[in-house]
Amino acid sequence: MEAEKILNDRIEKATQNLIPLEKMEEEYAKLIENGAKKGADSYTYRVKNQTPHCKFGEEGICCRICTMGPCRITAKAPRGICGCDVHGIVARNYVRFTAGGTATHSDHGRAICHTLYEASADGNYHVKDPEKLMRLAKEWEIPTEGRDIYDIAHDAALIGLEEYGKPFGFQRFIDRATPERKETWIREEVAPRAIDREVSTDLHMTHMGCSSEAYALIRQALRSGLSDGWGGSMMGTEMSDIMFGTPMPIDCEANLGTIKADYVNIMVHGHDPSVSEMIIYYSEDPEMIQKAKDLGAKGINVVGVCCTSNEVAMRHGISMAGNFLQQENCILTGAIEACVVDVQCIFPALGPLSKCFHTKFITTSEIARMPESQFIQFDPHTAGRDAKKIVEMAVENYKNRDKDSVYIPDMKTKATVGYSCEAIVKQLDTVTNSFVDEIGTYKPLVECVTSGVLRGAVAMVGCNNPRVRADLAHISLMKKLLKNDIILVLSGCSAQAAAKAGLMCKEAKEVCGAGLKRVCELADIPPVLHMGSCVDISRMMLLVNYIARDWGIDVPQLPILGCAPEWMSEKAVSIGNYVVATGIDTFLGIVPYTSGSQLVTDILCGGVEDGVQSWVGAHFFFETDIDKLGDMMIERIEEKRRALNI
Ligand code: MSK
Repeated sequence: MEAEKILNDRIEKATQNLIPLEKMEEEYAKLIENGAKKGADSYTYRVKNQTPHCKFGEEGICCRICTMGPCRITAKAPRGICGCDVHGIVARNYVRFTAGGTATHSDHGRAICHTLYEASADGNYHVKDPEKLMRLAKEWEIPTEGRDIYDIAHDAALIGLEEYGKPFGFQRFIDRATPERKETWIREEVAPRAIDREVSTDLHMTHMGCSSEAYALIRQALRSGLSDGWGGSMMGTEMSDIMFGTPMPIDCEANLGTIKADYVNIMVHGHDPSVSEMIIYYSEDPEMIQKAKDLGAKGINVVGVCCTSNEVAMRHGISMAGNFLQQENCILTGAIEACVVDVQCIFPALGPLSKCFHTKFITTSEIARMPESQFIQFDPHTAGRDAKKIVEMAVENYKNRDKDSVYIPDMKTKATVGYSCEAIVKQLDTVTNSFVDEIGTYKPLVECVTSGVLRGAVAMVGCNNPRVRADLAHISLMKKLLKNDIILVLSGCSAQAAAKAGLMCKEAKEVCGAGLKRVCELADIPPVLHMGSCVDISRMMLLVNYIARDWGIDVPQLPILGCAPEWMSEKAVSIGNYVVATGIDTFLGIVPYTSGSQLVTDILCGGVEDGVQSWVGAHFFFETDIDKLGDMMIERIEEKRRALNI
């Protein structure tokens, strides 16, 4: 009886935290309706105006890389004016898409290296995780004996920056992969060289009159992706941890209900934590809080959107107001005093939308300049002064809020976030008391999988895309996988989808199969582990390689998959390339612009003997029916288990 009561209590708790998608959609519709009265636009209207989409673009068969065209491939015109066939055109477009993603993630990593280079004991930025810095220094053979921590940090930042343009050799981080992976990459000529070189090669190969051979182009797409995942993105993660701290589990709240009616609300959005970290610092400044109180507010509330949200949630427990398709909804509440953005995934719509309310829309990077914004350029030397100015502007703007037009949906869930590799190892260690070396051991996790208590794991990542109901693919897939004892590691907007729906808290074990539920109880973890932002998919790559090392098998043999059910950006294609190249089968719920070429599709999806499967031991799966995608993933995990005789 007692046990039954405990179980019922738990289920009730779990369901209380779970917010059904329909309820969220009802609230969003109300916000859009209210906003429309103030002349506010919304992506939902713009989608209608843009539908139907251009078929040539969608299939990747429009070529615009010279001015003889644009050329479009049809049955009547099977080649472009230069003679390039459909496979060459589709593959070239795919490589260019990848280049956009690689450049973007990696430039984010570069910016973080520059910030670390400027860090100093009395400056705006500091070293918060000296242990991680020392581990990196050892790995990169930077002298440490008797040296100031900031001298070591500068050397690390400089070496990191040199990875972008070094004339010879491969990315240093590939030494962290298993020997088998590294050998495969070198043998298959996809081992990533200097990051900028790979982006240049992408553009050079796809220039008019260069490569038009699909196999060679897709091979370059993998190499370019690897220079992101095992180069630029890993750099971003590593240097961010050194400067802002390596994430450890921390509680936070999620969804629009975290915006507080009686507080000054500052929304931080984008990707680069250098900006948001400083905003948080000044939002906690007693002088600023007093100013807010003097103006009638109870205090200052910072909320995050997109990957900036992941960065600040996992290091400070800052609330996650939402993911990609939630950004407009935040402003539509009418309660945001300042929307402060850095780089990537920011709708240009936010400028005009902010003007319908009192919200100040502040851009901070020369990389993301937008109309109808106030530009305050962030720089490591002036960041403190600029952040203080922005927080002050937000506070003063509180008096301009039209309180009658505020509508904050009453939706809020709790979440536990911040499972870096270091945190996972620590958590496993509490269960087993096993010896932890510098990397630690994942053997307890391996045992759970080999014994069948867990069937496998899925790394679910990526954006929202209005092509599907926002969050639906993420949430329905997650529930299906959890029920089947498949543990999830999440990053990016997928993570916020889980948090908003209530799947990222420990009580969510109630929606899991018996095996996964038991593991969650023993290890005291949620079944959906938050690993961070887009660049933090590099953490997942390390995790998978460490698991393969501890298991003693190759990465492609592991019952571990990648998945991006609602992706939309160039970055996601770059990610897909490096996840597959790392040996992890990757399932996409949105088809890239490749359907115009069966050959390119086959090279990517294992449909030909000579393709990514034979090169790196994994391939893509494209399926827009999400239920079917989930079934395919479960079957693939079981197939891998059978091959391992477990
Ligand atoms: S923020 S790239 S919408 S995950 Fe990294 Fe979200 Fe996708 Fe941007």
